[in-house]
Amino acid sequence: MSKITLHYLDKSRAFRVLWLLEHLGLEYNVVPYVRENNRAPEELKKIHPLGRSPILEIKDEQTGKTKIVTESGYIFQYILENYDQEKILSLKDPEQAEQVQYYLHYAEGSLQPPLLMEYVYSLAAQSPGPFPLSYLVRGVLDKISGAYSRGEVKNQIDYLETEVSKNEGYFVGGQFSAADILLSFPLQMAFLRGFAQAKDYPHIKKWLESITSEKSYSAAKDSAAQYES
Ligand SMILES: N[C@@H](CCC(=O)N[C@@H](CS)C(=O)NCC(=O)O)C(=O)O
Repeated sequence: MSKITLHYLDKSRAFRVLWLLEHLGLEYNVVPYVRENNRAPEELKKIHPLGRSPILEIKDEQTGKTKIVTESGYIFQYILENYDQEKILSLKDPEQAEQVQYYLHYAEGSLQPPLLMEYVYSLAAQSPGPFPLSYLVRGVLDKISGAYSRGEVKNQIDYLETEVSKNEGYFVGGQFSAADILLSFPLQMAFLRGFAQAKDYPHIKKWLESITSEKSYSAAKDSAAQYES
């Protein structure tokens, strides 16, 4: 038997891990952390030197050994390999299972970087200094965004819209899988932060409505409520 502890930073990717654990009906403990100036607090570095959340701590109760697992995609892979024997979220069909694996890499490897760039530019544009410097700064940020990340966000989300439309409303095999949970965060954030408009992506919009009506989503939301400020 092993004991699972999730190091959970408020308003973060850690919610997806909570959702994953709830959907698989696993027992877990949560250690909550609250952001300081929008960053993770220093104490998270005691768990892993990068101090980023999510972090999963797996303690083998027989040997007493503890394993630290980081990176959302790898955390998902680890949980699916070790705790999803029924292949509820990793999917039974081998080709579909491969496709789920692909999305575990894709979400942080390809989709997240241009979204993060847009987020950083939007933060910088919010405090650009006094006029006329603000005018110049906003203009430069807009140029940088236009040169790469704005178009790349559109490229990525257009691609995902086509994939959902081809796969009967989900990302893999017309059914709910770990890929849907992992892709929920960047796509929700893209719409929430205005980097893409939900009305332009009807299949993704419907997909979001559908996956967030899963019982495990509500259970994860209820669980997370106590850790969110
Ligand atoms: N690639 C990592 C990213 C982890 C990450 O950047 N987490 C954010 C929360 S969403 C964080 O800890 N931010 C706090 C900070 O950077 O100080 C993953 O997928 O787990």
